Order: sequence, then structure tokens, then C-alpha cells
Amino acid sequence: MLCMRFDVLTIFPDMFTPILMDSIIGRAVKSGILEINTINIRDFSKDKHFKTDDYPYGGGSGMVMTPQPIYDAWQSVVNGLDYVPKLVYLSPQGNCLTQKKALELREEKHIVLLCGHYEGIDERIIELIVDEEVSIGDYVLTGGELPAMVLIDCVSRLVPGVLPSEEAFSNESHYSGLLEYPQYTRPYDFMGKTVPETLISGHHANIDKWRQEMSLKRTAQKRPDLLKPSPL
Ligand code: 4GX
Repeated sequence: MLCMRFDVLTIFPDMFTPILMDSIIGRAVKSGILEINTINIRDFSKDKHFKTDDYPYGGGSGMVMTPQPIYDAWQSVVNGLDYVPKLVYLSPQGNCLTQKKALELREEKHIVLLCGHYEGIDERIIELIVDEEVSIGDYVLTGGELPAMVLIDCVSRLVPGVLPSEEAFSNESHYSGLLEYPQYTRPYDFMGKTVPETLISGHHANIDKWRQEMSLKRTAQKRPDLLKPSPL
């Protein structure tokens, strides 16, 4: 039944309760398709004040997350497993989280997510245990928790059984590399603006053609960068 497991190493485990409650992800956790655990890095601190950060060697402003509690928190997840789960560190220096990257991560049965704070984590953690750094975009947040939630949300919805229907994600934005076509629901006339005639014609071939054309037109207008051949 269990399809995918996430373990989140964080100093703010309570931030994750909203995505584990009431949401589509929460429902998948309750039904056993997903397992999501949070591990409080602070619980593993050997410091007498349970500190998880320290001053940077070489000086400078801000604090750096100490390696020991992170390493021991990771050990607590890996202990007893007969495989080593992929460890992803959320950081602005990472590979961009795209739909392609989400489809790739969906192939893992178990992902451990490491959330950093302050000026980041001790570089030796990245060298010793991090498999991949992933960024959710070119902006700076206060911590890796929101990026971890974004990653869990976008990878989880690709796991079979999490969304009500499989087709729900097969024709949506970015799946085909194009943006979605415009959607309409009732009423037919809203504030004098009516629904495009093709959509009420009942002619399915014409509707498909209209949607494809609109997807392409929209992408050219709003995100022309998506139509350019990628350098990779
Ligand atoms: N996409 N953040 C990581 C700590 C940090 C600081 C410096 C490395 C170097 C982010 C993003 C993001 C905030 C998570 C800073 N790590 N993560 N954190 N954008 O902004 O993923």
C-alpha cells in the first residue's frame, strides 16, 4: 500500500502540521499511500543548551548550522534500513525544482529532506551525506521548510492514488511543457462575458484542437522561454 516515504530533518517540525492535515496530501497519509515524518534536529543536539548553530569559522555575520545534530538526526532515519534513502538539501544553490525534476524524484521510494536555516549548514554535511541540492526558485527564504513542503506537495501528487484521477495531471501546465488552456464553468454568461462557442459545441475533436491552440498561444504570450529549445 505504502508508495512513498518522506522524512524531514528540521528545527521547526510544527511548521509541517498544515500539510499533514485536511489537505489532499493529508488524506493520502491517512490512507497509507504516503508516509511523512518530521525529525527535530534539536532533539539530537549534544550541547547542554540544545544549540543547533554556531559562529562561522573565519568570521562574518550570521550563524551556521552545526554538523553533529544534523548527522545524528540523519543516522536515526537511516538506522535499521537495508538501503540508503536519497538525501535532498533545500538550498538556493540547488538544481531547480521543475516538473521534470518532480517526475524524477517521484521514482524514489524514500526521500529525506534537510531544511537549513541562518547562513546554511556546515559544508561537511553536504560533502558527507547530501545526495542532491534542490532549489524552489531564485529568491531567498528564511529557511528550508517552505521549500521542503513545496517539494513534498509537487512530488506527492504524482504518486498514484494521491490525486482523485490519474488524468488530472496528464494534461496540465508544464506536463507537456506548455501552459494550460483557459477553463470555464457555469454560468454561460458572467457579467456579459460568454463561454467560447467551441466549448459548448459538443464537437470533441474541435474542442481538443481549440485547447491545443490556446495552450500554444498562451505559452508564446506568457512564457516564451518555455518554447525555446533548452540548452541541456
Ligand atoms: N530554494 N532557503 C536554505 C539556508 C541556506 C543559506 C545559504 C544555503 C546557503 C531556498 C530556496 C531558500 C533559505 C533554504 C536559506 N542554505 N531553498 N536556507 N529558494 O531560500 O530552496
